[in-house]
Amino acid sequence: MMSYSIAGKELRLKRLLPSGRGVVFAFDHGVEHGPSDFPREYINPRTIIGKIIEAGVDAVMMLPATAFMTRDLWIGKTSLIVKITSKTNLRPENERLLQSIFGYVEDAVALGAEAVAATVYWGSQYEDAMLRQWFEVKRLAEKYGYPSLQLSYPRGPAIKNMYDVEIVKYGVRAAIESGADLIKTYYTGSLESFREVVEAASGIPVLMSGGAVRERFIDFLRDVENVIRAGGRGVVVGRNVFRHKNPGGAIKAIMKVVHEEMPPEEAIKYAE
Ligand code: FBP
Repeated sequence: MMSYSIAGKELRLKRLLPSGRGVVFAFDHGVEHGPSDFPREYINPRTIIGKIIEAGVDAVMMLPATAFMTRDLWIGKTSLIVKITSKTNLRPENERLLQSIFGYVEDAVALGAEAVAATVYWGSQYEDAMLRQWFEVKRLAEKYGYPSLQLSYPRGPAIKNMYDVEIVKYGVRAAIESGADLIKTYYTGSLESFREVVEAASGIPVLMSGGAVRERFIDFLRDVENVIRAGGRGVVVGRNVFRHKNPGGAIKAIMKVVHEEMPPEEAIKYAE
């Protein structure tokens, strides 16, 4: 029996990163961090999603219900990645290192997504539970022809610095050996160190995880530039965009750096 799903996965990967690079807007913070993460004017998901899509972002990554609630805004305009694990910060602190099931691969299929995403906190005391989830995601994603994006986040009691290049590389190595088709991970702070991260991924596309808000947006654009120069394929960004005074402009500036290799000093003009 032919495995027709190989074609589906290849097709979706191509649609997601047509040029090999991409800018994805991450929007699961209402659960991961709580609504206080958002400026008040963006409390309704539709407001910010509308602005980001209007700016021409390549893809949006959302939880299934948020994707459904904003469907008229993204359908036919941008690609969707459905994230099906999450956790709240309302949990006791020692249980925040566990992501729980927040939807199913079938939800991603039903919503018309290009990929399905799940987080693994490598090094967590709950690593085993997240691996069970990951391989359940993987099994069905493979069956239906969907690429799986792993948010490869090393964090746990034995990890002192989760941005350390050796730690990030370990997470990336574990991501490829667990079958990730796309990897989203932490920026390690320099072009040279991120090059090592990209090498560890051995050809599997690596996207930078946006992270906490940089004081100066130009510094964020410089990080993105380093990621691209190091061979990274782009960025999955949330806070540095939705907390920017001009989120649509911020996305445009990031797109210029990722797709056109425009110097940050020039690209930042789009965000003014
Ligand atoms: P950011 O660009 O805001 O960092 O978004 C990326 C992301 O992975 C989100 O998908 C998620 O909600 C958040 O970061 C998790 O942040 P934390 O590092 O606090 O777990």
